[in-house]
Amino acid sequence: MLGGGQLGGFFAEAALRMGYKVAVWDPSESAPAKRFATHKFNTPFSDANTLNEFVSTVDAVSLEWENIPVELVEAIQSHKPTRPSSKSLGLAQNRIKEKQFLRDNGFPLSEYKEINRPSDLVKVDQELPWIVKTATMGYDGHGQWRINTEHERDQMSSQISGEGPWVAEKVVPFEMELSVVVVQGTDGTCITYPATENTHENGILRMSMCPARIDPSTELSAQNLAKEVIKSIGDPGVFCVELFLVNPDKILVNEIAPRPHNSGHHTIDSFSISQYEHQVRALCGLSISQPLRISSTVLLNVLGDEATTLSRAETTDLILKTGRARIYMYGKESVRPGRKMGHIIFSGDNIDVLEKEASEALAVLSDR
Ligand code: AIR
Repeated sequence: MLGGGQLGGFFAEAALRMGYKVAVWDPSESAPAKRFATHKFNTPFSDANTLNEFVSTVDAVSLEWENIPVELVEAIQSHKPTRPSSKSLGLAQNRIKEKQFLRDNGFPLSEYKEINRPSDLVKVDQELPWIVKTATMGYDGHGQWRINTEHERDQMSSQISGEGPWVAEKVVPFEMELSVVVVQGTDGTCITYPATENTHENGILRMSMCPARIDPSTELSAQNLAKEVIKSIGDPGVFCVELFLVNPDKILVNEIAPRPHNSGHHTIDSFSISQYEHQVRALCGLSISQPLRISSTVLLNVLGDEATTLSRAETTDLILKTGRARIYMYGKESVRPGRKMGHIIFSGDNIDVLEKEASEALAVLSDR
């Protein structure tokens, strides 16, 4: 596994359960996935000796975040099966390439402009608001700036950071944000999990509901759209397609993740096969099967300092009392504002009841 965050950790747990051994390569010695690793590589991804050692240790390779250098994946995939490959990683790693790919393949997406230098922001001359995002190396709201007014746009050229390029996206007035996890097998089999309904705070996923509160035909359109996007890439693995539901007749593609997704954590609890088991299956060339849904769920992310509050015994106990909550903490050593430290899954049969419970838990954790 390239990358040792929580997503790699859940993959490693699934793989260990199925009888595999897992090597995790991440520069941080205390990366969450190292808790489940049978082999640990702690060097930077640019280390050539580790590359050789890693390739000779493993039988197959997967990844768990977009910021893994694409050159590393290219070097590895010429020796060992690597799923997903540098093809989908390269697309997901660069918002401009990703949008061009979607546009060229006829998928619906919101209006966008390439910003190669801050002065290009004058291109953002139509109806506001817009969001400016770094084309590469952004995730969880990092490297994103919202432009609400013309004044903000004019100020923005001195505020956007990083090397560029950037992409400016027109903010669409959506009814709901959805995401669909798609699994593609080495034999071309392609399945989808039901869409989840997501809420964000400062560009970071806050809650995710499954099933989404949409009608069956919208659900079908969302799953079909996501499936078509992944089929058109044609790379085996687990993917997530983030969507904007503008109205039941208009669903736009926001972005593609070439890996399991935060909004798919619930599949561990509520489906017969989790997205992580499917990542193992796709990697090892095993069957990809339509998973059965066992319960409805609401996921609540535990962000930043909320983890410190949750770690107090009385808070933990308060949250666990109703019997519907399951706590997952990632074992991250340092707390940063907005950092994903863990999540809580509320399982049951009524989404509205679960959402209320998750909101009450959030009030306790964040003191609001
Ligand atoms: N991740 C990857 N893309 C989006 C997210 N949230 C997960 C991966 C990655 C970890 O977040 O598991 O390794 C990085 O988290 P952090 O808190 O160290 O930035």
